[in-house]
Amino acid sequence: MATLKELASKEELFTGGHRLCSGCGIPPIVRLVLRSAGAPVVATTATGCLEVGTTIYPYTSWRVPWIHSAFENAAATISGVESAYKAFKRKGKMKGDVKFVAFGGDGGTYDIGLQALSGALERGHNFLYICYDNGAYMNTGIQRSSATPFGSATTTSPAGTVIPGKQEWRKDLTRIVVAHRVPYAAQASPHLWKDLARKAEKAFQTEGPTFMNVMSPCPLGWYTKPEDSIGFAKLSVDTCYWPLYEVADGVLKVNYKPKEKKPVEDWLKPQGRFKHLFKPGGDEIIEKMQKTIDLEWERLLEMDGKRVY
Ligand SMILES: Cc1ncc(C[n+]2csc(CCOP(=O)(O)OP(=O)(O)O)c2C)c(N)n1
Repeated sequence: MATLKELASKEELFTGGHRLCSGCGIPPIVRLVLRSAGAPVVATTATGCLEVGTTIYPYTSWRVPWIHSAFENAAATISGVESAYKAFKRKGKMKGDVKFVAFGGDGGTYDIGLQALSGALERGHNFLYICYDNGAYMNTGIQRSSATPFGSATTTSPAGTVIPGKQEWRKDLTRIVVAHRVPYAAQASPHLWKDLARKAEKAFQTEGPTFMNVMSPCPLGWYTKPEDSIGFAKLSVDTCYWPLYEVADGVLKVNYKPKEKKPVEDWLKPQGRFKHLFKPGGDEIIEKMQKTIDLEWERLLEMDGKRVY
């Protein structure tokens, strides 16, 4: 994999001056992914923070060919572009290697774009799909998504006298993708840049559909300080809420085992979206959350090094 020096000396393909919030987790993810392509790369984005913050006419932050998608069909868009490329190659009209990447938020991936993603994975297009998971539909006003953590307050799962935040557990999208028997899928986090860049590089080098689900802190929707974002990404991994693992050709590998697994409370307490959990009655929800995390982590460790399909 590329060293930090090599990565840093590569051309910047995603410029500064965009309108994403300060402390947003998305820009470091996109920068690292584009730098890891190792070839000319074509990108598309589902509507979401990334798109609205980087493509405000007449400006663009993309120094690569970029194509707009609707909220629901980034994977279908990139499938079409990749198919056109293959046809051009077959006819001898294009030479060289081109990579293809689609980016979507959790709303555009776990929910509304899931059928497009599933179809593209099943058809076997040669592309990488990156989901930046900030845990809600952030750019339209912090509505809950199926990636929103259990117990989190959003504008459509508000904590109050009726419900104490979201009542459903986060959908495990990475496992759903793995069930498509894709050659490579992984979870990553921007605080471990090396792990993220290595995974992106590997995904781009793998023939066929590949997928990465990346934790993306959001100061606006998490009610946190911009300067704490990377620390929150780290805490989500150290509490095992967001385990780092990859599945390559069916074999699962846990990439990071915290020396000291932190209680989920450490991740929840400083975030405004979980504020209500630290009032009377909230401890039951935190306990439930801890139990599920522990069970899921144990299950993952049992699968470490084993074939999962
Ligand atoms: C079919 C459809 N439904 C709703 C919308 C409105 N819409 C655009 S972006 C968005 C939320 C995006 O959420 P997410 O994908 O999580 O990305 P984020 O805003 O968090 O970056 C919504 C509801 C739309 N454009 N198309």
